[in-house]
Amino acid sequence: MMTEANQGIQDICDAKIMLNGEKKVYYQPFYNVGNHCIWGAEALFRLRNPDSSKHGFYNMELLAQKAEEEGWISVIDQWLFRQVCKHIPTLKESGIKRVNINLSPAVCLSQKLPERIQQTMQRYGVSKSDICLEITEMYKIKDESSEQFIQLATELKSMGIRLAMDDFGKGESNLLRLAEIPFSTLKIDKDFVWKMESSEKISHLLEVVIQMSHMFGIQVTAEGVETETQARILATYGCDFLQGYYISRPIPYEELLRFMEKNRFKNYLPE
Ligand code: G
Ligand code: MN
Repeated sequence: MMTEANQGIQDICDAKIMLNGEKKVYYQPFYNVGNHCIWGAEALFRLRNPDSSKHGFYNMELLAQKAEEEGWISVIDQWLFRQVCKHIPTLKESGIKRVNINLSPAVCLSQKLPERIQQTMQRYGVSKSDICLEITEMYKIKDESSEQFIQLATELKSMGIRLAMDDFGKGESNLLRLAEIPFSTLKIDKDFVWKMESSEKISHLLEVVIQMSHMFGIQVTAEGVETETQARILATYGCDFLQGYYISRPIPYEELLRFMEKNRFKNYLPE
């Protein structure tokens, strides 16, 4: 459905227009179930729609799709990575221990990625443990390039950089990737979480996925957690991190700092 926010997406025809637009980083915090505190935040790219400035941003899914098709998604990824690295020192002071940054499959396949990441991190004084790279839509990495990707992921891992498999349970998630790629976190897609309460089978599947991940030494984040009930069920299953509107919507940088002041040690799973 076409909403006000994504009207005009067809008009973005190249990276130049994007670069001139108003870009923002939004952050969605996530909660550590074991430690009962806000642990980190996922950085999300936002581009303001100039035709409907009152109504907000372009639909990111459509924008990313277009950028990928036209080959300028790396412009977004690099801008986001730099911006987040600039924010990290202050975010750490606020109590944020980790910032997750999304990388598109196209960017993940660039051989220059580890070097570029290292340079940017050095420039802004960011350490490896401050970030986690989220890789989504693994199925877009075709079999013929999967060897190349496994090599890159292994290189990043050996540099000490955490990797997360994003949107697990959506599309064509490939279980094999879990064994082949050294992920430290698995992020369960929100659709999967939302179906949990209406289906005993899905609920059970979720519990098994969490157990299985732990067997591989992989931590689990549930996305799209909207209610206390969902949070409680997931905590019972041993889910390590919770992300979703129950904790917070994605918010701008300045708002995240205020959010941390207020909610850093809030218990989202009261007795
Ligand atoms: O699948 P992906 O991680 O790309 O989704 C991120 C988007 O999902 C964000 O733009 C965010 O607004 C939205 N989102 C995050 N948490 C929730 C939630 O709890 N409920 C709903 N409806 N949307 C969410
Ligand atoms: Mn993500």
